[in-house]
Amino acid sequence: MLPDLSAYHHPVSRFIEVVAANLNTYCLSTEQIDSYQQNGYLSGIPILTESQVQQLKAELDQLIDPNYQGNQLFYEFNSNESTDPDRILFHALGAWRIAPAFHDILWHPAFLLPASQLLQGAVRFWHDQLFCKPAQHGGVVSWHQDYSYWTRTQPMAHLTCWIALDEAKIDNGCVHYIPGSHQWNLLPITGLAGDLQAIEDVLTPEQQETFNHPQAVELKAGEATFHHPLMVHGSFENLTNRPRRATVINVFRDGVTSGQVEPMLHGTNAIPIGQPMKGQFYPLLYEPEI
Ligand SMILES: O=C(O)CCC(=O)C(=O)O
Repeated sequence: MLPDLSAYHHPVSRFIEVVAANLNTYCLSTEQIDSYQQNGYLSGIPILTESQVQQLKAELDQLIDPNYQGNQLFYEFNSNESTDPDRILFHALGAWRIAPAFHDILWHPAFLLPASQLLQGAVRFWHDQLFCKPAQHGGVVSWHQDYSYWTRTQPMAHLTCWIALDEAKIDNGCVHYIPGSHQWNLLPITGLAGDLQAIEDVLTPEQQETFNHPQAVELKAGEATFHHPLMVHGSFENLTNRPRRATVINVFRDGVTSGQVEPMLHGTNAIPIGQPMKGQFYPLLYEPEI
């Protein structure tokens, strides 16, 4: 039986052993922060070394196997259950509880310092996600806003960091954004795997015009894109012979509270309504100095 790594609110391996001597090198510039505020996203941020990408991929190769011993700790595990490891289409939440590199990446300063700047405060962990599209596989992710899945946590002070484990290009299904859509209302849509264009039914004519100009976010392996919880985003099929794998870290500003009686994620304890999100499953990752 593997230990549940959510008990450890600090790195447990040597995954982030090598960091820049001057942590300020990880900070975003004023122009980058302005760009995030204007467009709702910020892409091309270097996070991982080649060696760190390889460590995460090695763990992912194990996690993707439904019979892997730690997998009962996932909050959610969705796969097409292909028996060929190279054909598994996979989306799962909770890898941080099972695998050391996926646990320790949460404490990576190259992620935490920008996250704190964009959230304007202390960074608390919400949950992680793995999104894997094998070579030559559909794997469409419908247009959506992340906060539509998270209204049970309030106020909205959330942030997504999507980190490429393979080079993500248009042809293998990189993420696309609708720049400026973070200024929209919360749209009445959900469903990651449904009809890619379902969103169009709920857009105003003005939103529809903006929606006609998506921005593809191409990234090198190890690079990240950050996006706002209302950013409309989705991704198309992987049409190549290369996989497109990514790990996603979802965080919120410290102080976000619970809005539901039931546990927020499968296998976790409930947080009473109105109480701050904290405890074993929601570690405080970073507090900026004031
Ligand atoms: O990886 C993808 O294609 C979709 C990612 C996504 O929807 C997200 O990070 O919120």
